[in-house]
Amino acid sequence: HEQPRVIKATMEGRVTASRVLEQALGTDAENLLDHVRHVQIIACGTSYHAGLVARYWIEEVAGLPCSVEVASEFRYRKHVIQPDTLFLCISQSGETADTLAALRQAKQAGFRAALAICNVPGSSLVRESDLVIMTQAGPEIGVASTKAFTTQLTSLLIFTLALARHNGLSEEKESEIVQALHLVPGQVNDVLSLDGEIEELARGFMDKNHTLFLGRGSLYPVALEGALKLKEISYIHAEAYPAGELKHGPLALVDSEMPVVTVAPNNDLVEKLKSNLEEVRARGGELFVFADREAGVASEDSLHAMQLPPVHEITAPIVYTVPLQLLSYHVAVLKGTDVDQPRNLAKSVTV
Ligand code: F1P
Repeated sequence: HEQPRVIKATMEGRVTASRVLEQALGTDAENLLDHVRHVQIIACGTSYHAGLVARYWIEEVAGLPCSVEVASEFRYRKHVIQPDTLFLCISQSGETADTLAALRQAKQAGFRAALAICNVPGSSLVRESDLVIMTQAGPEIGVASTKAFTTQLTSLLIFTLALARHNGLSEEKESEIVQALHLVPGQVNDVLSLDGEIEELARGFMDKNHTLFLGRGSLYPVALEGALKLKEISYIHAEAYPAGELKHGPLALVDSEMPVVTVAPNNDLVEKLKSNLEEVRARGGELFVFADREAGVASEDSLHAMQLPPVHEITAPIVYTVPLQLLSYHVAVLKGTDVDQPRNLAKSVTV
């Protein structure tokens, strides 16, 4: 519920009415960003999902290639890192052992510069990076990241716009995306006001042991994050798939015992997504869809549609994360699990 405020705080001093202030990344940013030809993102857990969203933005808005990998795998592979690579680490705590190890290892392989997106000033990650964007999420009490994720996304979009300007993004396009970003806190507020309705939906998960999350494009990582939240705090087994992969395997799992959750902003992938939803319905699966109210997805038997405000395609991953967080929260509360301190998990994995 703090997200509208902390997203705004993360933008403050970095975003004017129409432009991103790239000095917000550090004094050397202007010079460095001119030379970046590739972005390598590494992170763990929820922060990794933020990186997967950023890959869509960096490719789409900045037109640069971007690779994303979990730090716990990256650190155990042999790397050929191009010297013009920007190495971008995302971490709420700045102390995650795998992320720090990957950064240190990559330093030896050589790259242009390291950028940290982090929530804790003075953390190891911040100290060891050349450029830093601090998220303004404030301390997270719960183990499962929520406001850390949406402020990471906000920071990553600010970074993308700064990078894109060095790669030919027009002032007009930048201004359009910045205006969309300014609308996000209000849109998140609108989603939060659906809390009671989402709590009702959560009842449908009480007797379920598995859930499938589907997403397309930049909303696929949001589906991954929704599934992770449900696993972490309600202990329901959940998997996320790109919606187009449904027929390559997971469709075999769909029956009335397998709820399917998806997010459907009104973009050019929505028609394809609707046909994926039909594939699920035809097999008796119950659908929970968080859809743009202009996308034409209406509730009917076995399809529960929540109508969300229209959102710009670029900022949709930030806004559409919140209903999935609320859904997991309510399922967990109804099941009586400890939402703030899930079993077996630590806030920061430092070993
Ligand atoms: C990464 C992370 C969190 C998760 C949990 C364990 O931490 O996987 O996303 O919620 O707390 O660690 P960080 O590098 O973002 O601090």
